[in-house]
Amino acid sequence: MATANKNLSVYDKATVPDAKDLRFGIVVAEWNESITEGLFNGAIEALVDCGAQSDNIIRWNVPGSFELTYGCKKLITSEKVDAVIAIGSVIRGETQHFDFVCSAAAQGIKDLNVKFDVPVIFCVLTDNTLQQAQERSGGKHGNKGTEAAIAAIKMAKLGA
Ligand code: DLZ
Repeated sequence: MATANKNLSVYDKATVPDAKDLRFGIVVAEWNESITEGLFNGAIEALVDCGAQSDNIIRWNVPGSFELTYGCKKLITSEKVDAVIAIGSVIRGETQHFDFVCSAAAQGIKDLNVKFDVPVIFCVLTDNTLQQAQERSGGKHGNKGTEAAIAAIKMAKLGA
């Protein structure tokens, strides 16, 4: 049956494996904190709804999305986890910073997926405006944190 959580994202629980025995890492960027907290809440709700135990979810903060790659790498190499979710929000400003931060985060997280045998899920919003980010972190377009959590569970169980 389709489940709608408070963050308005919908998933079909029948198609999601049980997360009861899985351990997750969540690395959260502090830039645009109101957005990344919304994404984090969406992710936690979905993980727990799918059977994950709170004790098996480790949260680390990093300053910005640029630091997500190192934060995820450090978490993978120091904790035993089955999947990691990298949460960030980059909002376009007047300089080219947006492009550099977005591409560094995307490339860095891709590289981690190639290097380590732990899936790292890309939950970084890249929006032109704060409103667009709000709409995707628990607003009218749902919550990408919820989607990332479902992806993390499926990837953790891939091939099992
Ligand atoms: C510097 C910066 C800027 C301008 N914008 C964002 C943003 O929208 N989202 C984000 O997550 N981080 C931003 N940062 C910070 C960088 O990610 C990084 O923390 C700093 O450049 C220090 O390495």
